[in-house]
Amino acid sequence: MISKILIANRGEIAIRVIRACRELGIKSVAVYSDEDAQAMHVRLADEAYRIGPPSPAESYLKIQKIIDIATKVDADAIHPGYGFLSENSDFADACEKAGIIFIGPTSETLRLTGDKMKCKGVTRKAGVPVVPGSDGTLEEVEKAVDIAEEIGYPILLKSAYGGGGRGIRLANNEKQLRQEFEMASMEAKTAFGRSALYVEKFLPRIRHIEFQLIRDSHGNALHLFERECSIQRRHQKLIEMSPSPVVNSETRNRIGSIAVKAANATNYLNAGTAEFLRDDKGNFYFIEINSRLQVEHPVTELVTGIDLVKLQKHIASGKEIPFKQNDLKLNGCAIECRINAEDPLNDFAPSSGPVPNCTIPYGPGIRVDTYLFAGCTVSGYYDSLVAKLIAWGRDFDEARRRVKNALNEFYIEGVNTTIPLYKTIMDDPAFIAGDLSTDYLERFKIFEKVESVAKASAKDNVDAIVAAALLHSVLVRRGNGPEQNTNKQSKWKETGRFVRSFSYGI
Ligand code: MV4
Repeated sequence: MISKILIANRGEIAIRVIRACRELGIKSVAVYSDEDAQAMHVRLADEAYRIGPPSPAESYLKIQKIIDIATKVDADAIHPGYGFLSENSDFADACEKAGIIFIGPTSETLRLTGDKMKCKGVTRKAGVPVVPGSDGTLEEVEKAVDIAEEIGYPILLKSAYGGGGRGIRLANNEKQLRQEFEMASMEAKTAFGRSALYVEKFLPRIRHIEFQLIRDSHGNALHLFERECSIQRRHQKLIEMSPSPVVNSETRNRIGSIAVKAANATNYLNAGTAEFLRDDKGNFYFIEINSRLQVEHPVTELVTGIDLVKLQKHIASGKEIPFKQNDLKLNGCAIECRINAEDPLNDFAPSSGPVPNCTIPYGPGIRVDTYLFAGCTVSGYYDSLVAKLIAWGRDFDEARRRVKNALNEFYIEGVNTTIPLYKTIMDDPAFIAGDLSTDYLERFKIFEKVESVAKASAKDNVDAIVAAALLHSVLVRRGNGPEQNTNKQSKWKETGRFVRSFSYGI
């Protein structure tokens, strides 16, 4: 029986898990660094405990400290969220030793999925299609050259223990391969502690399509359809959606069954994701399993109607998944924009500091998962994700229009965000046509268009909305309704003073 869960995370995902706990009548326990003492997740949880100084290494990554708190407060389980300790097999082991349920896969599975090459070998043997390449560690360059001859150039060198696209190198011929091999193994050694590399055939202009998986401790496994995650920058996803514009129901069933095979082959437990690369001929290749609840899980929740966090708790309690594959139906379309505190006009430079005011959009089909509130602070110590805007529509275009409207209503004062980038994309003909790939942003020169969108929206939309909202509240308090303002042309000019004096409390 799980009646108390400690959430070993912060930000929007901690809040997301706390909300699920509250719905289920489960007590929630937050942990926080000094930087997060005033954060929303701390305020919302039933209990909250300090774990250390701001830096993640001294707080959210402190395994023993977190286990000690969980033991002291008698938590039955720990939800790791994403990032931090979520895929750390030592953490899963430490939970087990302390008699606490780790809401996720076993440490054994985490060790396997954390070793990309080993995981590829295990899944390949189970009949899962993988990218052609080496079938084990490459200690010397000669072996890499042999394999490259066999599969043909161009090839990619990948670090077996790397992740997030780091340590990947392209070689177009033998000479380049010899050069890159040296550098790649040294780099891998420094970055990941182990130099092991493997070789894969390079697939040009790919899409990143992933399948949501769930598997219980009784061996029942199923998939919750795909997410199209091709719009990304430097291996950071920006927009995710379901369904993918290039997946029909035949492909969905076929690749979904393959994803389930991968879950069975790795003895997967709880929620996870099978990541595929799709080439321009429509071939799918499995590349890895992400052994956690992902940032983009709401997309799947909106098209399936399933609450993945509640399902995670159900599975972690040892129960069977309460439905079958055929019970599931993909309903409508969902699109998520990851709103980061970064400046899209300045090479995505992180932006942090106080947020004196903000307006979070809502309306039909709109969900916003965020830790923002008026008066909060965006910390420079952690991930720049401040909000996820997710829209559901009966079809792609309804979802897209809802995202667009909500973006126009979104107002975050004090920090730069990626909102102008998303406004640009929502109106981009290639996006609307579903012409996506991992080089989408460069291919369609999206960045060149962001500046004008940012300028225009700063003037027209956002300011007007905030000004209108604030003018309304100020006038209503004074006893004059907004209907008394008959000057329709220059509302902003007139209300600008109110906005500023209001925000600073003068
Ligand atoms: C590839 C590839 C092309 N061919 N493998 C980058 C991150 C890692 N998870 C896998 N990655 C890639 N592997 C072969 N054989 C292209 C990428 C890739 C990519 C993959 C998914 C999402 C975005 C990407 C952006 C650039 C390259």
